[in-house]
Amino acid sequence: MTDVLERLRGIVGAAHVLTSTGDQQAYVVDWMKKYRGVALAVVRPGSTDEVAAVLRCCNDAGVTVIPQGGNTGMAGGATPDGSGAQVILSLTRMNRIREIDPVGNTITVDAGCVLATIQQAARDAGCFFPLSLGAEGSCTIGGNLATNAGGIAVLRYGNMRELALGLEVVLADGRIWDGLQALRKDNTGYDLRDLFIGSEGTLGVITGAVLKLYAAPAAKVTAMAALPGRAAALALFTRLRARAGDRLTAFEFMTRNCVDLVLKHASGAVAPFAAAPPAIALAELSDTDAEADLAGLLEDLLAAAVEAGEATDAVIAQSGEQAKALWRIREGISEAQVRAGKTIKHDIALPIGQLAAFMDDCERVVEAAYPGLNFLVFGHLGDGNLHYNLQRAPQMDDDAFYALTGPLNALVHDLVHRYRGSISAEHGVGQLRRDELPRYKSVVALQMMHDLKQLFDPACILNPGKLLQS
Ligand code: FAD
Ligand code: 2HG
Ligand code: ZN
Repeated sequence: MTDVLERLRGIVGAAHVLTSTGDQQAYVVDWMKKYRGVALAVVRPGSTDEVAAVLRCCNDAGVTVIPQGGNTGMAGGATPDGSGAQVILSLTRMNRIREIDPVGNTITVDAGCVLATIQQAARDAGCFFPLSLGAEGSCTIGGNLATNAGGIAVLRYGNMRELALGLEVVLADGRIWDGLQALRKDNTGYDLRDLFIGSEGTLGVITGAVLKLYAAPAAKVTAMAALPGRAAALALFTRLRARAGDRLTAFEFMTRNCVDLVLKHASGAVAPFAAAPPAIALAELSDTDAEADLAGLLEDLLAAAVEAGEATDAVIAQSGEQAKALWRIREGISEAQVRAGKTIKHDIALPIGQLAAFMDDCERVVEAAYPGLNFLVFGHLGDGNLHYNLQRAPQMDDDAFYALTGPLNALVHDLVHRYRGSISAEHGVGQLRRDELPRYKSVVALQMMHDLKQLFDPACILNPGKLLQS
């Protein structure tokens, strides 16, 4: 191992091979503090060629490599195991905006660019990069691509896969695939780009990407609606989408427990309604036409919704600050969960029209089996994506609650499967869902995935034990 470390130092420079416990601290624990590992070293390459040399070295030596971006992932995909024999390959030094093409409407970036940096670079060029999520100040585009991230603008612009045109990838043996095309059309065979997107660092290391840009929204309006129940959320969503069409850029949902938790634990959050409703929807309309009367449209729609019993009250933000305050409630939920204690998370996708029925069914099943749990149900309702999170009942201790993880996952996910949904909508599989995948993926699908892994990474050095059982 000393020999490998020496070779790695020779490739990236001694200052970028971190071996001390103190230096590694931020890299070996995940954001939720759920997973903790030990690394042989954290290696921080500064170029695609250095990534290639590192992988060649590790592949030759049989050392396994965990690609890591901002380390904000929610499936434990970027955390090493406890062996102390794995290398964390951190891409964060590779943070250059390579090129912006305002005619082609594209931006070419290093994989270690922080998402917010890309959004800002697009804005500076008079354009817009729409991927947006709570961790945007620290997650990287490489991590976004590797997990096929979603977030709050999928409804209008699609998830990460739909925002990428080309990729540069280093394969396990150190070969570089230059797939940095900026083409809207390319039918020359298998879609290699889409294979790497969502592969969670198991097939190759993404080092660069060409991303789509859009016209910048010039008008925006945000509103929160108090809902009498879950079915009302779907009715309101359908009403807004029917009139606003593509101008409906976000439609988020959260239950009262989530709002209560945020008000208790997240800094700077203010109650949106005097009387707490059972659920809340957060909607955003935007338009590239600065003159568009979005506030008028939203006001009409919300008034009609109240009239129809789909909402009991609504507030439309009158300023950017007020809009931020409304978003603060939604975006504070993850942070509040961490502060409140242990959470068993489910990141599920369902056919949109069946979300309310699913929530009714699931609550009934879980409550019958384990009474008293705290349900934290929220998410990107417009995409059919719920974060169906559970916290311990008041009388339970943390260990007793965590011991329920397996049976609770099976209860929730079996029901998701019955509804023809997915057990990972946007966070990926990582190590969190790895052992559940065989229960819900078909034998044929799983075999194809294993075959691809064998083809791209025969020595299994890339993120072993994540996504697929080794
Ligand atoms: P990491 O956590 O570092 O890695 C994630 C996975 O990608 C790992 O498997 C890792 O091995 C792999 N990987 C990282 N970089 C590369 C690379 N260059 N090449 C190959 N593999 C790589 N996610 C959503 O989808 N929607 C949300 O709304 C959302 N909100 C969030 C809010 C908060 C507060 C937090 C903390 C997280 C949220 N997430 C959300 C989860 C997370 O931010 C995303 O999964 C993000 O895409 C991860 O990016 P990262 O750079 O932090 O990746
Ligand atoms: C969100 O939508 C994220 O806020 C995080 O995907 C969800 O904390 C979670 O479970
Ligand atoms: Zn989410």
